[in-house]
Amino acid sequence: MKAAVRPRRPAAPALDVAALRREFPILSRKVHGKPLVYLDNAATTQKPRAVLEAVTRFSEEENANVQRAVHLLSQRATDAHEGAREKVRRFVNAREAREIVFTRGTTEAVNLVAQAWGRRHVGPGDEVLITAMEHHSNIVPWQMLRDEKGARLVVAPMDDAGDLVLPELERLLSPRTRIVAVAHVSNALGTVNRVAEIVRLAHARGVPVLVDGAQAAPHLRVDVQALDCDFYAFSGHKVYGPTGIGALYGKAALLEEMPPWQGGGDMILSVTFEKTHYNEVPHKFEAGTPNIAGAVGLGAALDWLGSAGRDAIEAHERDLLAYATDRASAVPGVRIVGTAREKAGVLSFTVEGVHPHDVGTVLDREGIAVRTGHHCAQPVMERLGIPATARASFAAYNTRDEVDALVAGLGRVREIFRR
Ligand code: C6P
Repeated sequence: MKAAVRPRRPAAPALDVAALRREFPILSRKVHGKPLVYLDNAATTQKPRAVLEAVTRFSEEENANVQRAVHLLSQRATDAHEGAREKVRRFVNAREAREIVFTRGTTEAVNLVAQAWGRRHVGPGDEVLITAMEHHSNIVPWQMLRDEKGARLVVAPMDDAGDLVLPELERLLSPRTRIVAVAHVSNALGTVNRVAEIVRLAHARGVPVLVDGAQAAPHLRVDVQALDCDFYAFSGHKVYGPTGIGALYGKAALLEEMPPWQGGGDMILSVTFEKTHYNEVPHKFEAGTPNIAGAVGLGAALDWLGSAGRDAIEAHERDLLAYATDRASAVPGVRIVGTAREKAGVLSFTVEGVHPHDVGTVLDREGIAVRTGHHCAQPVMERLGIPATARASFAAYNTRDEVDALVAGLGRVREIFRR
């Protein structure tokens, strides 16, 4: 088995967060007259100037449709689009650029696999194994497939801390399991799942694995070859890129044998009324004019992440999460939800006697943006017996001062609701 974790690297150089913040124009704005403290990065990250400018530059200087014309701009646009694909390949360490399919984001990537792969491989009585901590985007597409095919959705449990119970997951891998779909990092709890181990267990039974990397890609180094996963999905807007663009990695052999899932321009080689010959991968899965400017922006975001230093960002975010966990736990009445052995990016919590929406509203008045609710992971809330949480989620540009502002805001919440 290949190691999923790369050998220990020398300590990452410290991140110059003050300089990095200046690259994000939105971070200097005020909200309700207070400096913005943006802690809703798991929902979407802000964009550095490099990304904003790359999209504008493309639109001003190179905009044309891709793969369609011989004129210069079309060639430039095609080069930019394919250049972005290569950047995504490098980002997830795929073997080949054709293993990268552009999608609108993680949700569309999971739907693509559920439809194109699932319809061919999942039949009546077959099982799709997911986990108790999946985002709705990694539940509903499988339910749709289940209902169409008369299949079963099987759910591997998690414990009270928010760790998956791996022996149970292993036990639930049955001769009818056709695919395992699992989050790399939980958006509601921050749990980092042992994906390489899950892949090993599934592969031992010949079962492929899809990894929902929406919350991992912004925080951890992703290496699809080391993980040996079969599919990996992530969203551009959570890695400092634009909305409406994301990617699906799929092993070439799997993508090759999958039928297309949407029909139209660019996914064909030739069309007659009798028969259509499909294009090669990845174009077979990219029907219609793609989000070209979005792909360019995503490429710029991945470049930006690389130059900011992914190890330095990871170390900085780990420090922030540990600091925030310590400080928030010390606030009377605050309970941290999700205390898994390994976490990334996310601090979910409740405040005793105060509805999370009220927590969010008071914090907003202080200029602090957090998300409140079930975080599109309702089964997680149900499992933990709570209706909702407040969630602070971190990015490279957040600071300990902002964590202090959050803690002061929680003090304000208690003041208001103690009256
Ligand atoms: N979670 C959050 O606030 P899209 O919307 O396709 O870019 O990503 C969907 C998605 C899939 N999986 C996980 C683990 C996710 O966290 C998300 C998006 C956001 O937690 C918005 S609901």
